[in-house]
Amino acid sequence: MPTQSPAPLNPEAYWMPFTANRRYKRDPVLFDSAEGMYYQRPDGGKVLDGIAGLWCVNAGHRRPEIVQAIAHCAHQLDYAPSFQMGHPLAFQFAEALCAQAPGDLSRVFFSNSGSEAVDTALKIALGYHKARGQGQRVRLIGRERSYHGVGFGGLSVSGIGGHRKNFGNLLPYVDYLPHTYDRSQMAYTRGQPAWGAHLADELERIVALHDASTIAAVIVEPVAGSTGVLVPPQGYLQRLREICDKHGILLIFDEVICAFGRLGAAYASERFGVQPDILTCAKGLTNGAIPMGATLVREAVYQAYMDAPEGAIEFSHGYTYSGHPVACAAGLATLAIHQREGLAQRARELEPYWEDAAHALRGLPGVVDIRNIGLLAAVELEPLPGQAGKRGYAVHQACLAKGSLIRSSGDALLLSPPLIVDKPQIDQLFSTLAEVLRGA
Ligand code: PXG
Ligand code: PLP
Repeated sequence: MPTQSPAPLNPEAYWMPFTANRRYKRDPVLFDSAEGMYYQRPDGGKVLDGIAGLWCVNAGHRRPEIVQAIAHCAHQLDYAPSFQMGHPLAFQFAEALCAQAPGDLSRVFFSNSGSEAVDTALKIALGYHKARGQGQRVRLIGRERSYHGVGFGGLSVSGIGGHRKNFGNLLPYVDYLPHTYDRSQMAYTRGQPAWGAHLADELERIVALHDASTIAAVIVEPVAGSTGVLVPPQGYLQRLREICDKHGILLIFDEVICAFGRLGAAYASERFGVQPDILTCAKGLTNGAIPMGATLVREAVYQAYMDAPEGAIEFSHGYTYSGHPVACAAGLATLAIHQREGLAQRARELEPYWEDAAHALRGLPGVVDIRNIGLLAAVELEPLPGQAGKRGYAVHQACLAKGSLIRSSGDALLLSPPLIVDKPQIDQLFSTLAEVLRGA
């Protein structure tokens, strides 16, 4: 029988997320398989993955243990309800996850994405104060330039104006810390800037304005990822922790990007030595293979809910797919890989090499700053006059044409490879970027 070539792909019906749909659909870029550090395009071209998918494939693509765990679970238990019911994998995964979480983050609520993990965290914080007789604590404090997903809760505390502006008033009673980036003070810093801890004192200003008795929680990304890898100044997170403690405010770390080895430690909390009350994660939780989010809380936060009358639902919240068995199976397999291969440690060991490779781009045309920590880096370009973002996108496209996937956020180029990356691959990512910047 003659082989039939597949029908040409019609890109129209799919309304793509965070995408310039019309531009993309004129010239679609597709990946149709992946392995280890590489994607493959339908024409067979290989692309080195410099961003771990979308910051999520920390253990590298198509790990057989994860694929098998997913397949095995789907064969045995496709779905089980999690409201007033259970299945073993959810309990096993929760126990394993909490066992290796920082400090006494001993309880976990499952969802299906970072956005849901954040909305869950914000609701837990509000309900916590209510349960303790402080229901007037309804105010949430976010930070400029932060990304906390796209749910109405997370968006309300997010600090990226372009994401918010078309969607009405969002949640009331929100205020914002200033972001921590000042190029004049910190350009080309390796790791954490020495300047800027005092920016945490802005929380005292916000407390003075609204009164601590109205504030439920502060939420920050320990390293702001999506906006362009903003590394916290030395002492900044410690200061936030102290101010929150002083005023009875919960501190939420949104570690959707930072967790699972990205910063050379299992969690940002560990890397920076600061314990949050609530920690959100997703992405690397299942190595990106199945959607899942998780909200971990300290024992005292969970216990505050447990004074509800016997038989009452303590926290009126949950998703149809909370603790989905296939996601839990993927998560357990992912955790096992991290533990067996010491991926966080590997990232920490590679960090000096990564840092040198990134900072070697200093002085190339258009480069105005380079930032790094763990296996994260940003190369910031001067925007083209009146055309913010255009240069960054063009560099991203040119790198892709040369076989390296690097993300652009405005005019910053962002790199966040799978933690299995090796030194020649690090060289390839940065030398491709350098070639493009030189116009070669
Ligand atoms: N919090 C943080 C800190 C994130 O980085 C979310 C919440 C939301 O997670 P979900 O799973 O709902 O997307 C994120 C997600 C990018 C980019 O390249 C960043 C994210 C997602 C997609 C693209 O800027 N971050
Ligand atoms: N909308 C309707 C009509 C529903 O019945 C449900 C869940 O039962 C949802 C939304 C929420 O869906 P999920 O639990 O997957 O977040």
